[in-house]
Amino acid sequence: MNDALLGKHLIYLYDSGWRYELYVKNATTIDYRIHSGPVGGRWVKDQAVHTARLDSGAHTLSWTEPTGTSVALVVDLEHRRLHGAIFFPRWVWDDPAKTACFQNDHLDRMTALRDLGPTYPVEVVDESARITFIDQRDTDDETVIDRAPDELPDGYADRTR
Ligand code: FER
Repeated sequence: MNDALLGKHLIYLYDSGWRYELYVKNATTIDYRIHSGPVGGRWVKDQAVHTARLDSGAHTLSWTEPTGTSVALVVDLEHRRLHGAIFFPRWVWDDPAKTACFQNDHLDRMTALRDLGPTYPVEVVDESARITFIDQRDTDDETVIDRAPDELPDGYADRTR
């Protein structure tokens, strides 16, 4: 991975109004929190990801969740833009609240729900976002994403820098 993405802590707002927070913990791992949207309240540590850097300087992050949801992000730090393509299995799209938890405490339930489905038709959500907060952290810092979105101080996710 290009160093520019390593240790980055981002908050971004999709055009749909969904607010997400992402920490690139190391070259193959992210932690994240979802502040609003259909899966608001969901948070995850130690999601394995694939990353690449394009010559333009944009970065890609791609992964599949234990729920079966797949995500492909393009991150343009210079212009504070992000684009996300999220591929929701039918059962997640129909009842997103089932995944709105600290996933690490419920991995067996998530994979059981994934296997139960239905998976199809997959719902593709294709959205742009504005990055409202960028901070550089050390890598492998477990304190960046260490609590649920609703345990954070008021206004936390509205900070901009
Ligand atoms: C994102 C879009 C979707 C993201 C995570 C997801 C951390 C995950 C969604 C899900 O698992 O339901 O930008 O960034």
